[in-house]
Amino acid sequence: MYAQMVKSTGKGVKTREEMSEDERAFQDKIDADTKIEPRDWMPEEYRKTLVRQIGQHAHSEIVGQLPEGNWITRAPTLERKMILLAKVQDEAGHGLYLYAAAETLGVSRDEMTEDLLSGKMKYSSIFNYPTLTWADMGAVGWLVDGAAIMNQVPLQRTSYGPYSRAMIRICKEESFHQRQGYDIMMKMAQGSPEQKRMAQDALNRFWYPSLMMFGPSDADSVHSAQSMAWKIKINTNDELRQKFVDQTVPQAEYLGLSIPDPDLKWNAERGHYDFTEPDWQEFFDVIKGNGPCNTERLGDRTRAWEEGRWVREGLMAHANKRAARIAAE
Ligand code: BYC
Repeated sequence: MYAQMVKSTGKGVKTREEMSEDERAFQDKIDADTKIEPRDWMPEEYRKTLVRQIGQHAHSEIVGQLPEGNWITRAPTLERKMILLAKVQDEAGHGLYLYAAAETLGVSRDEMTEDLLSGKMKYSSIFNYPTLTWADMGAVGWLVDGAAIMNQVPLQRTSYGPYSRAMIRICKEESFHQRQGYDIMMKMAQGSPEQKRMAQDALNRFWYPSLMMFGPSDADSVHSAQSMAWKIKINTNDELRQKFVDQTVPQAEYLGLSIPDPDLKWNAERGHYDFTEPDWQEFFDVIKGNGPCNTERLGDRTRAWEEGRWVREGLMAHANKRAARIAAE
């Protein structure tokens, strides 16, 4: 089964014979589903891959607050405003759990933030698309959080203990996020013709960017084979994308909206929907920094980092004074 997975996702994974003794013992622990904890020995590449993936995930939660934060002051009712505010606050919390998990691997949150702002680290491609109407809040919750959950539920079983535990907490809140999005879509889809048109337009614009969240096709995924061998990732990008399509199409039908893919159809033989792949050129352009909102998003994060410097410095000065006082007692 494992050998088959690796074959289907690419090469580059060491055979047992090529591994050192430490690496073999480490792989045995992974194969036995024993969680790896911060003080355990781990290959340097395992550590680096985790810092990259967890850090990217943490940045996504924080940058992901921006497109929704854009609508908090314009939510149509007090109730919608409170719900959206709570969701955006949850995302700040998710970012913090994840930064804390990454810090157990010997990298500080400040370093990760500097790497984000310099363009060395990434965040999810999805947050480089604009949120133009209130219906986009529905589409983000339904599709973007829906795709995030599809990816994150298996990550609860990821091999690195602190990451796995952070994902368990995060997944509990994500399902509320998706339901609030679907609830907005229901209201819009059952509303006036103009509201239904807005809901369809939001689906049209967010469908393919949501499919891109799962990463490039397996043939182009650089990290999948090794990440799956180490059980950092549990499924391939294409497996999760297919599951997402299969789950989402009936939800769109229930809303009375159409998925913007004329070639989408049920394939009884495969037991899955056939669908048109996203435009991968667009995906690679967006992750290189050339999406519609990359400059705006990084600009906002840079400004927040700069303007918050005095707060961080003040808090550190206070913490150092307290520590010195306690040490002197
Ligand atoms: N966006 O070898 P691959 C959320 C990069 S948001 C940008 O397949 P991997 C939420 C990839 O980094 C969801 N870049 O990579 C928050 C690599 O480049 P580098 C956040 C992407 O890591 C607020 C290259 O493409 N969730 O929850 O094996 C509101 C080749 O890819 C993307 C996570 O981050 C992308 N979409 O697989 C609402 C989940 N895809 O680094 C919702 C954790 C790929 O070599 N992450 N790249 O320069 C993962 O599961 C994996 O990292 C991915 C990619 C499946 C995303």
